[in-house]
Amino acid sequence: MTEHHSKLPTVGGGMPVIQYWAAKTLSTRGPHLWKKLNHKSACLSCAWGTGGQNGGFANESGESLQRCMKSVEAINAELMSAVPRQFFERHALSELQQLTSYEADRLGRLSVPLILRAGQKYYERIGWSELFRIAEDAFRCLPERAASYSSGRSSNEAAYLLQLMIRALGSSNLADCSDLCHAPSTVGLKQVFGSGTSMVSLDSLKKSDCVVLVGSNAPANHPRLVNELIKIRERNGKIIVINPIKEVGLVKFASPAFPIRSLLTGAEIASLYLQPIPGSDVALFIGIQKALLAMNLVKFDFLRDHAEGWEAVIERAHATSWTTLVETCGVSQSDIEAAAQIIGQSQNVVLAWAMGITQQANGVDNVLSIANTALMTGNVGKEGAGTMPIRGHSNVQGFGSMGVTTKLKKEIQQALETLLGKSLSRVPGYDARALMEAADNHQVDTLLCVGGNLYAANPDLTQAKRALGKVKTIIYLATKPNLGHFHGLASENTIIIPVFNRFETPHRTTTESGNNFVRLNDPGNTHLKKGDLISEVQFLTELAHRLLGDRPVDWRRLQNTKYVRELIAQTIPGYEAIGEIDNTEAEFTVGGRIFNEPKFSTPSGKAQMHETALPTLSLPNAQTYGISEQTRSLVVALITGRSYGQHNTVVYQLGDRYRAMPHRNCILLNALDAENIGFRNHQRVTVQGNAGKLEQVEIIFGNIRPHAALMFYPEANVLFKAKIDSRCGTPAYKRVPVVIYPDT
Ligand SMILES: Nc1nc2c(c(=O)[nH]1)N[C@H]1C(S)=C(S)[C@@H](COP(=O)(O)OP(=O)(O)OC[C@H]3O[C@@H](n4cnc5c(=O)[nH]c(N)nc54)[C@H](O)[C@@H]3O)O[C@H]1N2
Ligand SMILES: Nc1nc2c(c(=O)[nH]1)N[C@H]1C(S)=C(S)[C@@H](COP(=O)(O)OP(=O)(O)OC[C@H]3O[C@@H](n4cnc5c(=O)[nH]c(N)nc54)[C@H](O)[C@@H]3O)O[C@H]1N2
Ligand code: SF4
Ligand SMILES: [Mo]
Repeated sequence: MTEHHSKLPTVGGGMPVIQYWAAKTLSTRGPHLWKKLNHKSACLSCAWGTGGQNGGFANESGESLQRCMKSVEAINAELMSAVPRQFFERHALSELQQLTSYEADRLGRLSVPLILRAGQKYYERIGWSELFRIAEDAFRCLPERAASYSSGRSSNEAAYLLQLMIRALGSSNLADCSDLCHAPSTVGLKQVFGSGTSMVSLDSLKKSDCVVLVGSNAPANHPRLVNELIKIRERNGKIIVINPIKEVGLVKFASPAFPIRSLLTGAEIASLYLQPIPGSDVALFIGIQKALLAMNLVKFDFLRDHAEGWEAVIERAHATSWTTLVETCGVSQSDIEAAAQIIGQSQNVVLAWAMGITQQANGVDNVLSIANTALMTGNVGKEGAGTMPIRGHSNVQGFGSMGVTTKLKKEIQQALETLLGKSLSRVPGYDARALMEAADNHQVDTLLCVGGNLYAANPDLTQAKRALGKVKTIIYLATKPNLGHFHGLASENTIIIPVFNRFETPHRTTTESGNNFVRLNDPGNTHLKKGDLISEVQFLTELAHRLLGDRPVDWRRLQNTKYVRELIAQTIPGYEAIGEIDNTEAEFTVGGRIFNEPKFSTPSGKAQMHETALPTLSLPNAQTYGISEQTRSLVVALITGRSYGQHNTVVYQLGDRYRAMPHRNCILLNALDAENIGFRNHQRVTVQGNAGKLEQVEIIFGNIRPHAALMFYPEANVLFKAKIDSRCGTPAYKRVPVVIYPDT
């Protein structure tokens, strides 16, 4: 470690986590927090799936003490008091628009319905009858001009009702945060295995002796996954990390779940750490395949018996030269061979990935190249092995399962047509990016946002604001205020409806984890006793009833979520067991997802392998951005992602101590890269992309590969119009060309 990194901690997790727990649970909100931590419902934060009927602390294998600090952070944010009554009367929009994400969230919980009317400067309170009248009128537009966006914190029941209502109205514009997230995994894995989710259960992961962790910062975003990695190392298994940034918690992690085992020193995570060029993972995986071939570690019998299309994949690995591969990914041949050797010689390998893989212009190819590598080594269709997209929001996968998607499975489409007694719209519908483009082209009149922050989650915030400004009515269902409520404003009416969160809803709900496990969430109550909140299910059923009456389904009866679960059981393959869950309380694994035998959900039962093209990854020169040759400048591939202290667009803590980035307006740079051009550590610079710039950005030297950099979203979303992988609509948030130059 050089002096540039001297401020960096050398271990992820550890004492700061314990201190945070202590501070929060001993605070005045502490007793409340403990109650909610023990509530029988799935954790709000990530999709690892802690919580549920075994108690708030248990994971899917029933092991206790699995709640992490992120869970505490998420609950704590929900336990804030209501935004003060007169707040919105006293603060004009122009003031609200000055707030940062952190400040917006700190305002407190939303507790009364609000409206911003055309031409007005203040949000004002609105009664339910007028609110429903406006909502009803808005949805009486042409079906193709109505749309929804959703974020994966709401329940399966809300998700199912949302898509049923939108489809019953004749629209299929069901944009979802997964379009910006794991859509490439769904598209890629479906092509190969006929199923778009992880094929590995938590129990199966526990039988693995090697995990390849690609493009994931799990210590921050899926902390309890790291416990499994620690246990694999303890069993003498291997962890290969592939990430352009050396994330400290992936080098060493001190887990509070193992207090006796060296909380201060931490356990080693990575056995081998490869730092490729951002966006180059296909080249790295073809390199691994090439090395496996050379070492005679490819399982040809397995390919012949269980896969189709493998010949072309093998041929591609043969034919691509080492020079090309090494130049494209920036990792040496010997390091690639070392990775191949570990993978080829392990018994059971799980290949797991997150946003470093999916948020790329070739996200689907990235996923295909990982799946190819798994197949070539026989690491699919058996216990302890397989492909594992690490899902984001706690119920984002459930939203997809419930049919909130623009790529509806045939079986679900047919079942819904039988249920609704009419054919569904055959127009594919807008995904999140298409929705923004359509809105910008005046093609959307009404938009219902079930959670999330569509504005700040998108690239090019200038366009996002302009596009949303062309929608006539936007209805936000939300628990907390966020930037979208102050910048994503409709031309006529913007409505914010305060909703109960998962541990407050007065009825039972369910959620699905990234490991395909369905959790049953007990009813709860809210601390916002004086508020006027509504459950998402109640809002959706009431609106649907007003628009569609009692036919073909009795929408008001669906306020009883047991009835929603009956419909889910009837129409969603793999979810049959949900029809009985009210009687049995038995949480279950969705059928047809976990492959412990090499028989897949493709027509032939064999995996369908696909060749992947090498990405071309040049960076433009500074002059493209109008920077003169005389100005000292550096063009880099910017990774935009999460700090340690945020949940997506919501900022909880300003700094990121694990990367020694003290505030939000920092850029993590390679020291040699910066010094070559004469930039110093902590110097303030301008960072400019193809859509905007940020000034006064502080340079922080870190362990990141040359010509790459890291900044935090949502702030960084002002900088760029993203490239999109057209097969899935996902923006390339992880490879944004930007130029850096001294502030003028
Ligand atoms: N606490 C917390 N938990 C969360 C979230 C949160 O914001 N906060 N968000 C949730 C959601 S919705 C999601 S999607 C997940 C996100 O979880 P992650 O995917 O872990 O989050 P990111 O910050 O986007 O980081 C991705 C990682 O990919 C690496 N990377 C970037 N480019 C490349 C590349 O080209 N190749 C490779 N191999 N790696 C690359 C980055 O350096 C970074 O370490 O977390 C979920 N859980
Ligand atoms: N540059 C860049 N941009 C990105 C990413 C990136 O890595 N880089 N990541 C992308 C990814 S992976 C994702 S998933 C998206 C995230 O995009 P979104 O899911 O749209 O955004 P969030 O910030 O998670 O949404 C937070 C809001 O959800 C609301 N909320 C919380 N709980 C509930 C609930 O129970 N019900 C309801 N109705 N509302 C609730 C709160 O009001 C809160 O303010 O961002 C994407 N954008
Ligand atoms: S790992 Fe994820 S699901 Fe488990 S407690 Fe932490 S944030 Fe919640
Ligand atoms: Mo995500």
